Amino acid sequence: KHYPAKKLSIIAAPFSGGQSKLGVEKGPTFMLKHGLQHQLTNLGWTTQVQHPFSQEDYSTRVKSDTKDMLAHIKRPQLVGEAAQLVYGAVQEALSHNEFPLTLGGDHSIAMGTVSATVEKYPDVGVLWIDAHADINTLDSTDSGNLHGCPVSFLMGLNKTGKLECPPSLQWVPANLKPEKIVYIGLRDIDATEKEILKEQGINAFSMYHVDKFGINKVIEMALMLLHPETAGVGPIMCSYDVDALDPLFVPATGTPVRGGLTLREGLFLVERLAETGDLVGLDIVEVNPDLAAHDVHVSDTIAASCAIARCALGETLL
Ligand code: 4U7
Ligand code: MN
Ligand code: MN
Ligand code: MN
Repeated sequence: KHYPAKKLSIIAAPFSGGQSKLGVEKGPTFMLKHGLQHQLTNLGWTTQVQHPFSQEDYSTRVKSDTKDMLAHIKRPQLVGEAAQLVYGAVQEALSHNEFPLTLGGDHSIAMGTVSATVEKYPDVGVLWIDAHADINTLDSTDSGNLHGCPVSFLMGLNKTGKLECPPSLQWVPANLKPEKIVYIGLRDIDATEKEILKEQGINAFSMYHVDKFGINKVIEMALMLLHPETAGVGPIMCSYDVDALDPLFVPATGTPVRGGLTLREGLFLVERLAETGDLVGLDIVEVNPDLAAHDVHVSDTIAASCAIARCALGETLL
């Protein structure tokens, strides 16, 4: 295969500014404390951890920085700066032929990870594993939380809206084409997001489709849709929001929605991606240890999140 050998760049992105619940910035530390780096080394990867936010503390700056016109959009300056630092870290990893594994943090950082990956692999297909579509625009978002908007920025949908894109987010190259993203796991989509998905002709597999076809068939169809000319073969990046899994397995996350993927479905998905040999990047986001009701919630959530990374990077059951 034409992709980098077993060199891993673990990018710690302890960022919470894309939403309003503190604690999601603790995700990377908890996963690393669980032994993730060592586990991945055992799978044959050389590993190093990058800390793109070392200059300034991006993790807990919560002060609003919104200008009047965008009053309902939360912390666009902070989100733009943080995602751009993550963008640089992923570019750097890819330039060294390393596999970028980005640990969030909230999902707004995917503005950086996905755009850097599309730059390196122009025909990459993006699998967005999530309960949510994260495609709200500045105009459509009700919550004003930018972790619900990264896909609209990746696709350039805020260049043409009523509200002007804040300068802090204008660096996003908007290089993702609608036919190069497929969703799996959706079950909580805003009405305006549904319209956008239709308008853009974006392919999505909701939990209905997972129930109807089974996860194996869904992933095969997703790969086919992302690389139609080559029968599903070609570079894949996976942006994995842990809330795609049912909250039974991942209770410590900011926007849990019941009726999600089972732990095995969620792991099979990435096991299958590893098997293709075509995976070129992975995000694991929205792990929030502070939202656990008790210790078992923390350990279940962290164990599942680390298992996603290991399975995506080659761990097999047999
Ligand atoms: B996540 C939401 F309104 N759509 O925009 C929004 F339901 O990264 C949720 O997938 C966004 O966790 C969830 O705020 C963002 C809401
Ligand atoms: Mn370097
Ligand atoms: Mn989500
Ligand atoms: Mn998400």
